[in-house]
Amino acid sequence: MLKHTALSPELGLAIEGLDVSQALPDELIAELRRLLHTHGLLLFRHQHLDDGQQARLARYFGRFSRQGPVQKTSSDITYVSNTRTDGTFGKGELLFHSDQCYYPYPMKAIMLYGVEVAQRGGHTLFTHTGRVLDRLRPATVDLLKSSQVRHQFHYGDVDYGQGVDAKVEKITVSHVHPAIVQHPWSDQRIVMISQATAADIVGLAQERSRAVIDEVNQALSDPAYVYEHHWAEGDLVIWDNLLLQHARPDFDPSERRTLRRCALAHELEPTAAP
Ligand SMILES: O=C(O)CCC(=O)C(=O)O
Repeated sequence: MLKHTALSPELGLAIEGLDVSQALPDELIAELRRLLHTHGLLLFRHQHLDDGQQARLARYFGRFSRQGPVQKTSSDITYVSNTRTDGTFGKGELLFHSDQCYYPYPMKAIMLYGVEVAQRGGHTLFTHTGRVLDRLRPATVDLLKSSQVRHQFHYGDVDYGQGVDAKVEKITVSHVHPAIVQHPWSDQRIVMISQATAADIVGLAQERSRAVIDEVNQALSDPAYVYEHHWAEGDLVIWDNLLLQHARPDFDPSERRTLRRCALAHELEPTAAP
């Protein structure tokens, strides 16, 4: 029986007393997948993982993604880092988003491991894209049920860090998804609108579209419902990239920070919730 404690009323579980550097038996993997699907995020503290051990753990939850110019230029293991020459997204603010929802198939899950963590700041924020629906005005939910959202991302406009930027294609990627989708493997309905990527609601006048997007983003980023992860070295965090959005407030760039990252691919395109 796995011991765990809730990280917040909305989302996340800390799994206690498990060394995830070891190969895990099938029943335990099945239980961890079930907990990830239910709670959106799993945290394993005090781990000691090399690249290969982290990759093995990631594979228990899915297959690696090489989608997108950044991933294409790197290996299955990448680094969110302001100290490594191959580090990406190492500094500055990241607004709430699910990774790659400007593609037909956004990422399934993201895994980060704390190699070197900031002494002050550098936290990662998480918010639940299903539970937010209970907090939106019913009229807004009704509108969203029949709406499509255009997600857009400008790869050329982002500072990728020291090593990767020159190799990243300068492209704009865009895809339209239903505003409320059926989560691919649970019975949850989730909202697909985010601060970082939602460009407009298809067919709505620009002002109205902006107002609805802002209303959803405000509800998603309400600190009362956000789990803020304060990193310690040896933290291993995996989260469901659709059930949760993540963000990072700006932090002092002189703080050294390196998180080892694995990105897992979605097999299913999100479909409109019935
Ligand atoms: O640096 C962070 O806290 C988050 C990084 C991130 O957005 C990602 O790995 O997708």
